[in-house]
Amino acid sequence: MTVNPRNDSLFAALRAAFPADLDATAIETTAPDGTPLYYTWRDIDRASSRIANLLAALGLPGGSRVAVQVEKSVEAMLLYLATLRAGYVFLPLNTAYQSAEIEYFIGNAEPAVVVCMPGNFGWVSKIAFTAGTRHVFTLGENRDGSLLERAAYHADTHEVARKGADDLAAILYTSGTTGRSKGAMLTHGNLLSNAVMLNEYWGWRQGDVLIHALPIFHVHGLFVAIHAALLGGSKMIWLAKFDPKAVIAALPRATVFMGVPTLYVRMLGEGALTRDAASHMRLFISGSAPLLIETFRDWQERTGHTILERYGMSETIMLTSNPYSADARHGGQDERRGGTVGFPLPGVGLRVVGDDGQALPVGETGNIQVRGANVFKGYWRMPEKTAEEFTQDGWFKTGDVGVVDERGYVRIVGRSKDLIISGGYNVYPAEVEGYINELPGVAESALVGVPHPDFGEVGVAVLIAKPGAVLQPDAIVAALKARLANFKIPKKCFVVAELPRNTMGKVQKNLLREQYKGLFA
Ligand code: MLC
Ligand code: AMP
Repeated sequence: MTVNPRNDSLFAALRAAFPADLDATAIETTAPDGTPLYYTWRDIDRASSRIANLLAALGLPGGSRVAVQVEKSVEAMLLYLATLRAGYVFLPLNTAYQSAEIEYFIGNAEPAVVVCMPGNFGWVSKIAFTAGTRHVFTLGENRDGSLLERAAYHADTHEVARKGADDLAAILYTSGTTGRSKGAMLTHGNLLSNAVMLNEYWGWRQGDVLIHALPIFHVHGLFVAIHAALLGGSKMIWLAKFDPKAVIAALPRATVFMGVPTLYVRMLGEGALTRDAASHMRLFISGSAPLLIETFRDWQERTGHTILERYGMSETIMLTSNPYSADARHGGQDERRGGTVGFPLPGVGLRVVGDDGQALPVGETGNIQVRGANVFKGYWRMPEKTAEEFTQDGWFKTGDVGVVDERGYVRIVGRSKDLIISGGYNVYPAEVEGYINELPGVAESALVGVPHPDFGEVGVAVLIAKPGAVLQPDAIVAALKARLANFKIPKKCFVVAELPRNTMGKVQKNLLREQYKGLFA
């Protein structure tokens, strides 16, 4: 592939990788009513052109954000591509976010365009218009809504907007351990350089077929999976929602699958997952959360395939990967090792430092810092937060704690950030505790992550009541559900007389984690 990430816009590079036969099938999916649907490469080109022309016709200022909260569909992916194509900045939002969360993102990002689900138009448009957004469109799961209706009036050819490596392509909101969510600004150069490198590192080849079963509002499903398939000119089997049976049924027609550990755990629960069913596959990739060694081994035993685990972040896209084939940089003798996230990827600098910021020797555990063309430009309109997260010599502090062994494999052993990763979604205790503490009768709360067989880790809330107040755990959960995305809701709530504290008065979350660790065992 002849892509120069320094000069090319991301979309121009993706478009250049389309196969010569534009009438070949690019995407195979099913409509919500079960009807099979096929999209050719030409369909992708034309439909993304129409939407790009619609966006261009709105006369938006350069750098305008297009905020999108819609169910997963091929058209939702086309809207992403069209935004890149037209040169604007894509801002995806988890479909689980509730109105208070959406109000914050729209208020903070000030998007020029908001696209929401048809059923949410009433409340989303109210928030958007109040924040100064001029254009609100809808996009449904069934190719319905005003976006496509309006786009249909536009031409199906479009000249790709010229963008350089430093121009913004997307903003991904990631919560913070303190305060509100921060928008990580990713450039065309960040996304393209990472995608091109991964294509090579993971041995992407002609004839590959990717099963796409992840949501498309985070790095994993939106960037890693889609860019890999498009750059490879590879067909995608597109599932609007993860269903273990559907993925297993698709394996004989596919070669690559990407998932968070929960997806692998759920597939292992299906008797239909056999060596035979997986025999056509080339590669299974896992990331976004730690893959338990038992899952790694069970998968090997059941399918004969060794899952390739990799590690990344919204701010950096992909950082490390186990080898696809022997990595010459490491003597060419490498294997995919369970319990590790592999080697720093080509072009990624990774170091482990102590709390004093000094680099630690091989084999010692410390804070992981990274740098490279993949590392984001900073947090949207938060220069102080950006400055805090970088060292003076330009390394990004990941907040992950790890160790590099003598062969160069990186192992993540914990996090310095107070974060729970549940089924691949991040839950920041500080945010959830803030909502709990606002509820009537609550004096204080602590949210801790405990092991869970399906989601890997889930949040458990421990609360103390104000004097005289009586708290009902069920009522707490119900009140939170109205305000927060469903995956952030604690799976259990306990009301206690007091929280364990250290001599400084700080809640000792490690003791709570220990106390509740067997809850879901
Ligand atoms: C759903 N639920 C969850 C949850 N997902 N609870 C905790 N954690 C989760 N992740 C709960 C809902 O609140 C609901 O509860 C019930 O499960 C059913 O909801 P659902 O939407 O029907 O669930 P399901 O479709 O089964 O979703 C599970 C899942 C999904 C694992 C398929 O969570 C998922 O797609 N996860 C992938 C996340 C992802 O792509 N992460 C990448 C981040 S990028 P109730 O009580 O309301 O019924 C990144 C960087 C990198 O981290 O390195 O890749
Ligand atoms: P996000 O903010 O959603 O991009 O989440 C990024 C975080 O997910 C990282 O900082 C890690 O803590 C975690 N993560 C991603 N991949 C892995 C992995 N393979 N193993 C352990 N943690 C991971």
